[in-house]
Amino acid sequence: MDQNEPDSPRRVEKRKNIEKLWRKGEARWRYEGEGESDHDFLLKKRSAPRKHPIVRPENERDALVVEMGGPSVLLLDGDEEIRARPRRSTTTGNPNSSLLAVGDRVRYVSAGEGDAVVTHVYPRKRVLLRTAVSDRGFADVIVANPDRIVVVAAATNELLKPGLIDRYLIASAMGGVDAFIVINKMDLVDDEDFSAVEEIADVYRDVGYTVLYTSCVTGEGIEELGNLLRDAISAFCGHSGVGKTSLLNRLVPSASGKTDTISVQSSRGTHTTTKSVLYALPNGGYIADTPGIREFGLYHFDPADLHTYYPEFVARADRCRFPSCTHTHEPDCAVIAAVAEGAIHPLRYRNYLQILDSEREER
Ligand SMILES: Nc1nc2c(ncn2[C@@H]2O[C@H](COP(=O)(O)OP(=O)(O)OP(=O)(O)O)[C@@H](O)[C@H]2O)c(=O)[nH]1
Ligand SMILES: [Mg+2]
Ligand SMILES: [Zn+2]
Repeated sequence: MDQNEPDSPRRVEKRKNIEKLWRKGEARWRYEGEGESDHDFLLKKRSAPRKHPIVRPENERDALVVEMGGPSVLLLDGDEEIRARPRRSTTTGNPNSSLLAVGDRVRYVSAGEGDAVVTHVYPRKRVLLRTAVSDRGFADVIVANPDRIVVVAAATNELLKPGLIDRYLIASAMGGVDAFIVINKMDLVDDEDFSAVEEIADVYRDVGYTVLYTSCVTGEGIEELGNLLRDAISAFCGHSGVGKTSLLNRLVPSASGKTDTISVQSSRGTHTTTKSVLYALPNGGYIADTPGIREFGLYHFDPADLHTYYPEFVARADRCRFPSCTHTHEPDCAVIAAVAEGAIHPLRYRNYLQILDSEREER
């Protein structure tokens, strides 16, 4: 039979199979925010590694992953944007975690017009991780190599969640990444509510974090935010609807990220972000927009270490009677005493107990 016969049954079958794989690939590669991971892909890759390299090293080029979603990823090589796909032969310096994430440095080869293959993923220097929903031993990478995490909350009752803020701060510290906090939608706050917002902001300021007030409606704090992000790779993280994409659109007007035009009446986010994208900032540096995550598990997290991510606890822990004090029930605990005296804010202590409880339950 003629190999080039376009409609031979074998070819049709083969094409169908490839289409099926692509469809599956799409499900695996799209970062859904609430659970999809590329774990299965990596497992398959490991169980059937390609024996012979398919590319010559001299044809490879370095690039930065700027967008996830679909079976392919978008790479930035200098000013050029390139769509590329990973293959089974793709090697990685990051075992037990997502094969690719925005912020990853990779090598790729061109495979003809509009097509390229990611050949290698470089080891990450820093990461923001959460545990994969399907497997706690596997790390979902939210952003690779960030210099800074911007934990975004909004100044409304349902979107100002100190428990979630704490989790993001802990995940940042575990990944070796600096973090600061943005409280957005300050235009919705009247004088009466302001003191409540200020109280929460002060809790974090007292511990040593920078807290910035912003509004995408009035423009409050946007310039200051831009200055804090300059010349670094940063990532917006936070609950769905707090305004991460809206902030991004203020900072990078050319991004035209998908968010409805701001109207005070519709404060419900209808254009939820489903994939992570890294944008170049006008004054240097990059900012990643990420899907809102309602909650996430802390990867490789030992509950006994939790207190080390609370600077105000660390400062007092050597005054506890027991060196292994968990600051929950022990006698002569300096942390519990400080909470009683008001030197540690009860909000932070409550978050600590809640995270401790939920992480112990998971085990
Ligand atoms: N009043 C007011 N509304 C805002 C502000 N910032 C964003 N919004 C609105 O809040 C809603 C959600 O904003 P998004 O930017 O989509 O929120 P997000 O954090 O990107 O949400 P996810 O993509 O789901 O994680 C939209 O309707 C925005 O118009 C603000 O500063 N003030
Ligand atoms: Mg968004
Ligand atoms: Zn103690």
